[in-house]
Amino acid sequence: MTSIIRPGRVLIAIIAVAMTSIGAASAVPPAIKITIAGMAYSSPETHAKVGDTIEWINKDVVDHTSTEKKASLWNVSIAPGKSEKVVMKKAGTFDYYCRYHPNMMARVVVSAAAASRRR
Ligand SMILES: [Cu+2]
Repeated sequence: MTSIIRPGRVLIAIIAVAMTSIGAASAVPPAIKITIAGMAYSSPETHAKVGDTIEWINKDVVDHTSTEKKASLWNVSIAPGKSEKVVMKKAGTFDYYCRYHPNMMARVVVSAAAASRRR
């Protein structure tokens, strides 16, 4: 009776797939969210650690960017209703602005990753 699919086998396969996807999701720490609304970044200064992800969420009806000022460490364009993520790879203080609206400015302060932090 090899042609009959046994329910036990199917259940094990479903659990295996589910566990794989949970494992993949938990490996990535949650992003630090910065909302863009009313032509401004929600936080004038955001603190992060090396390896953290920052996510900019554009709630305006126009395009915005998050553009790092000095060395162009990052430069992402965020369409209305969309979000973009950037991983902070270097420690330091980074000013960023919007290329379309240069009066929009904010800062990210990135500190070195803690030794106890699970990677
Ligand atoms: Cu803008």
